[in-house]
Amino acid sequence: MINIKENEDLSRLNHSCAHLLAQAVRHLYPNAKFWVGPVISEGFYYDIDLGDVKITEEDLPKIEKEMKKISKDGKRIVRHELTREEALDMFKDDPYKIDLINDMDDDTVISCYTQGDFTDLCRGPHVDTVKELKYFKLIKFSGAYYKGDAKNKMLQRIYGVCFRNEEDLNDYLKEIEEAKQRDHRKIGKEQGIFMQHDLVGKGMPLWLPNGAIVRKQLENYIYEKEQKLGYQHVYTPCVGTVDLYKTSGHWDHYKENMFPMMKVDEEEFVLRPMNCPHHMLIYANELHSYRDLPIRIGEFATDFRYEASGAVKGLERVRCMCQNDAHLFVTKDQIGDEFKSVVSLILDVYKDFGIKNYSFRLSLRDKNDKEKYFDDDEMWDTAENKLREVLNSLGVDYYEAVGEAAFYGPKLDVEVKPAVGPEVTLSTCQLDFLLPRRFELSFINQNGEKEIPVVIHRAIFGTFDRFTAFLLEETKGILPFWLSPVEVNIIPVNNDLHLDYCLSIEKLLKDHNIRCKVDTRNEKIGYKMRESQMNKIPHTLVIGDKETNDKTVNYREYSKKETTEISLDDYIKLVEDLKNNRR
Ligand code: TSB
Ligand code: ZN
Repeated sequence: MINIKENEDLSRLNHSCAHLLAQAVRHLYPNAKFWVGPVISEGFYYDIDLGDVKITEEDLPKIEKEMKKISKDGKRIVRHELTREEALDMFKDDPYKIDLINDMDDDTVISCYTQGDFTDLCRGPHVDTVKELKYFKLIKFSGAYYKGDAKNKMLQRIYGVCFRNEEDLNDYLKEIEEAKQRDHRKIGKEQGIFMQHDLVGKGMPLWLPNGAIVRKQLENYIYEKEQKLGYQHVYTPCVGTVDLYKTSGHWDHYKENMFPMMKVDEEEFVLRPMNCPHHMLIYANELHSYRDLPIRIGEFATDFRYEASGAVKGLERVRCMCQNDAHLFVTKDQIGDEFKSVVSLILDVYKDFGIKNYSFRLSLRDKNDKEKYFDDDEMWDTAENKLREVLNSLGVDYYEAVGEAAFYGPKLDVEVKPAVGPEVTLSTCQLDFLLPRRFELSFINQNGEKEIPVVIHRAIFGTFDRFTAFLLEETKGILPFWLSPVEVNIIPVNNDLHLDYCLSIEKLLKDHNIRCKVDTRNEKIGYKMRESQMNKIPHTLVIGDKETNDKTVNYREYSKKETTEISLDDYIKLVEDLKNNRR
C-alpha cells in the first residue's frame, strides 16, 4: 500500500485536503474549532472540537458533499506570513491555535493559508487551488484526546485521503477494503477466536474455545521444536517483587511500561512485564560449569505491560500477553553458534507457516552515544560483528538500525506489516551483557575460574497473541488443517439413513485425535456445504447411500470444487498424515 506521507506530491495534496475538510466542517458547524490536521501514511486527518455536537460516520457523506462544493468554486490557496503578534491577534478566539503559536520557537516563520472564507494557521506547503482537490474520500471517524493525553478533552477525528485521479483513489479504496476484510479483529470475531469485555479491561482479550485450540496447537508446535533443540521449559509466577525488578533494572528503566505496584502483607508485588529476572534466578539456583552451557530456559509466560489505551489493538498489541520466551545462557565463544541456531529456528518456523513478507532488522549501538549504551566497546564490537557474520553466513537479508540497540546489547528483530496500521515486531533475539552481571551469574570456566555468562533473550513467535493476529491476517483466516478448530465437518445426506455411519466416522476420527463434528441439523445439503466453506473448515465429508454401503467417505477440501471418494481406512491415513506432519 502506498505511503502517502513519503510521496511529496500526494503529501501536499492530502495536506490541502485536510484544510478543505476543515473549511467544509466550519460551513456545516460554525462553532467548530480545529486542533491539528497532519498528513499520515494513509492520507490525512483533522482533530476537531465540535463542542456538544457529536458527529458520526453517517455525517461523513454530508461533509464530503460540502467539500466537493468548495472544490468546484475553485478558490486559490494563498499563503501569508505573520508576526507573532499578528498571529495571536488573528486567532485570538481560538485557544487551540493560540496554543500552537505559543509552542513555536522565536525564529519560526509563522504562516497561514487562506482559501475563500477559510484561513488556517499552517506551515504548508499547499497546492495552488482547491480545484486540484477532486478525488478524495473521507474514510472514517474516531475520538482522539487533545494532545493524545487521556486526561484531556476528547476531540473528534476525521480521516480522509486524496489522490490526483479517480483510478488511483479507487485502487486505494479497494486496498483499504481488502485490508479491512483481512483485519484479524474481524476474522477473530467471525471465527470465535477471541473477545473483549469492558469488565475484564482494555487490552485484555479472552481467548474463546476456537482461539484456544489454535493457541494450543501453536504451543505444541513450538514446544516440540524447542525440545529437540535442547530447551528446558519451566513455569514461573506472573508476579515478582519490586526488589526483583530493582535488581534487574526494570524498575528504573521500564517502569512506565509496567502496571503499578500492589502490596500484599509486607511484600510489594508487580505484575511482571518480562520473564528474564525469573529465569536468571533459575539459572542461579545451581552451580554451573562451562560444560553445562549453553543452558536454554524456555517458558510460555504471561506478562503484563502498560500499553497506551489508544495503542492497544485486538490480539496484536495487548496489555496481557503470553510470550514464547527463552533465555539462553552462553559463553562468549558460543554467542555465534547460539545466535545462528535461533535465526535458523526463526527461518524454519516462517517457512513452515509460509510467511514470506517480513524483514530482519539488526539493531546496533550508536558508538558516539556513551550515555545510552552499556560501556564496553570491545564486547559490543565483537558481538555486533558476530551477529553480522552469522546473518551473512545464513544468506539472510537484513538492514542495520544504528542507535536502535537496547542499552544492554545488540538485537535482531523480525518486522511484519499488519493489515491495518504500522509495522510490528514478531520474533526477537537480543544479546545481553548486563543482566547476568546484575544477578551475579557465573559459571566455572576451563581454567577453573568464575566467569559471567552472556544471556540471549529470544521469542520466536514473539507472543502467541501477536503471532495469532498475524497468522489470521496472512491466511485471511484460512488456517492449515492442523491448526483449524474444526478439521473435518461430516454432513449426512439424510439423517434417517446415514447418521449412524456418520457417527461411526466421527468416533473413528476422534480416536485418531482429529477434531470433527457431524452436522445433524435439518437444513439442505447445499446450505450446510456453503456454511462449511464460510467457516473455512479444511475438509467437508458428504455421506450418502453410496458411502454408507461401501464404507467410504466423499471429501471436499476447502475452496475446491471437486470431491474425492476413498475408503474410510485410507481417509484416516490421509488426515493423520496431514495432521501429524502439519502439512
Ligand atoms: C524475548 N525479555 C525479552 C524476551 O526474553 C522481551 O520481553 N522482549 S520484547 O520486549 O521484545 O518482547 C518480546 C515480544 O513480545 C516482541 O518481539 C513482540 O513480538 C511481543 N510483544 C511485545 N509487546 C507486545 C504487546 N503489547 N502485545 C503483544 N505482543 C507484544
Ligand atoms: Zn528476556
